[in-house]
Amino acid sequence: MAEGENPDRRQLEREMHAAGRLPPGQSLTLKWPVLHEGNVPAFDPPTWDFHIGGLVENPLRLTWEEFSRLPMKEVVADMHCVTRWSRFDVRWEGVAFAELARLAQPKPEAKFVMVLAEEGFTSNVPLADLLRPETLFALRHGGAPLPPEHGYPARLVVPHLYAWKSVKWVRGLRFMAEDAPGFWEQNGYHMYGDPFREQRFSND
Ligand SMILES: Nc1nc2c(c(=O)[nH]1)N[C@H]1C(S)=C(S)[C@@H](COP(=O)(O)O)O[C@H]1N2
Ligand SMILES: [Mo]
Repeated sequence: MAEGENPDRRQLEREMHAAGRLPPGQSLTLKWPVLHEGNVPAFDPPTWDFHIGGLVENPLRLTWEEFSRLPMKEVVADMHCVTRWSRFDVRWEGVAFAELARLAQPKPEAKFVMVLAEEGFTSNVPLADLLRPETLFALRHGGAPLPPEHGYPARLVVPHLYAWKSVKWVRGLRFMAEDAPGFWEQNGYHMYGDPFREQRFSND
């Protein structure tokens, strides 16, 4: 049976709509679609590292050993892809963005962050949005390590923006004074990407 004809899905979609959790132009999926450019990168724990640079007092490089030992928290959040699917109540465990900001100490003039991933994928997010308590680097999902295709070993999760900002296979951060477009933003997508304001493309 096609997902669109599933009565449970339709019912849940009505509930999420009534609760104000289904953004305009989105429909609910019960599956977990896999969406990205390029290949699923291989993970090599001894050589993996995480770089924080740009406008910070304390530029740093963390090994996998160091990164994976940072304090973790759990976040349950919704996920909205610009290709019009939304997934609800996703359970993530990982390192709060605020924890890394505390280590790196952004300079007062830092207002935006370029999030850097494997294979040159990037996305830009305002620092204030990353500092929200529900923004984290997820290492685990549903009580198990992230599946490779969903970003293992670590992915950013920024639940209140379209999911292209939730960068999989993340490797670093560059703090910036001015906004600059990342990968999808250079290809016509919105610089901010609020799903509730339908900020899909640069002219929305
Ligand atoms: N590194 C990387 N992260 C990425 C992408 C990508 O192409 N490369 N695609 C984004 C998009 S458009 C979406 S919708 C989500 C999808 O996450 P999922 O595959 O875990 O559902 O990942 C985001 N993170
Ligand atoms: Mo997406």
